[in-house]
Amino acid sequence: MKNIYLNKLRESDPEVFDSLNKELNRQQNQIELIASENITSLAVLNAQGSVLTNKYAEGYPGRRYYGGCEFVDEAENIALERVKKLYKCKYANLQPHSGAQANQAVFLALLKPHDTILGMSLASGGHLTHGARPNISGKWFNAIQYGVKKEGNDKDLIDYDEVEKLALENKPKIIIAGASAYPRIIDWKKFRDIANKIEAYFMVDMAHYSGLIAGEQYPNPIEYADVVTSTTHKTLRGARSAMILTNNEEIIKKVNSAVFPGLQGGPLMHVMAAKAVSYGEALKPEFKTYISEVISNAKILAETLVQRGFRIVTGGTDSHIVWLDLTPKNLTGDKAEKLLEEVGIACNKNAIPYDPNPPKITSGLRFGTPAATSRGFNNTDFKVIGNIISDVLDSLLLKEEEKTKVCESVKKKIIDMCSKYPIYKEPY
Ligand code: DSN
Repeated sequence: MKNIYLNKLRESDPEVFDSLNKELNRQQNQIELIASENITSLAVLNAQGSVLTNKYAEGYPGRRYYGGCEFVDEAENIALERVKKLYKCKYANLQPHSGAQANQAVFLALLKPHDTILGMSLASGGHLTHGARPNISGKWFNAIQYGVKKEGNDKDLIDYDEVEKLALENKPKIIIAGASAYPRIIDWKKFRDIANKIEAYFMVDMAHYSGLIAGEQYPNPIEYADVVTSTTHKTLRGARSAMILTNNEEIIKKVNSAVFPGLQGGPLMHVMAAKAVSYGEALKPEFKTYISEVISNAKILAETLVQRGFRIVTGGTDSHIVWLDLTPKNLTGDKAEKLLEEVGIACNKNAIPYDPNPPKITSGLRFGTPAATSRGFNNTDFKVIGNIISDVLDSLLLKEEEKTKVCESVKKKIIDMCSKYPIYKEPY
């Protein structure tokens, strides 16, 4: 990248500038297929790198513990109004710093230590904070985990019968839906019906799907869930942060106290302003077009990989995620991720359901289309990307010399493709 970026930083701290500049170049020259990443607008970067970083604002708009909060109040109120419009909800708390902290705030608001919770297992594509053993959610609560079907017509799909059975047997206080690798539409109503049978709270963590929901191409959980959490930087393409939404007045009161003063002190008001900007962007009609492209690019990628002899977990995708099973090719996720990174494709190894390999190796990869779609990659490009991925992965089975030849030619192709789509066209 030319040195038109980060000018002040370059002058005053060349060492840190160097790291940031190298990262800018990496983002420009690699095809980013990590499903949870995206490329924000320059307006979001402006807001996040603004004077609001100088301000303390513990409390909520109009009820702060510091003076001089009138303008950060404005920014938080704009964000609140926009997010409520976007997700058609009555209440929101936009102060959690991350998705994990948003989930912790809901637990602090609604649970006591050792209460029973029911969430999707990591091994089935769920999230760490939904009751996985190494996480606080698995240590401080009696975490029961549901998964996906092992075989049959519903192979790899959420096992709603198991969810119901586990709910009736264990009477969790909260049932959590939402996932990190699951590429299909989740039936929020089925979860609501199960929660009603045992009078449990129903929480949805829509982190991966929040942009698709904002773009009206994935069902909105707000009408079924008691409380919804999300990060704001994945498909939603906003600042790196999180949010909690609800239609229930009692729950928002508890959530507000749990976020502050329960878990956090001062909110990050520069991030709040950046979130306000991204909600504004997501309310525009262009965002719907973007989300349609994200999904159609994922479908093309999945189809291309199937044509090249791979298996897609769940057989396809309804979202931005393509979950690849490498077992038909006798490959592992760790080696596949490493080689793809060497040629210029960033993705992550991911366990597949009932994976025989441990989490550091895995038998799968997770791809996502949000970031590459943001910079302009289209259906034709994603067909090419699918074939490139297949060529590179198939080369792992070739002799070293032939593998090197394939990878060298792919590296050139990727640099060419990336140069067609600059991630930022103007200085910032
Ligand atoms: N780490 C995120 C992801 O990659 O899906 C979830 O928190």
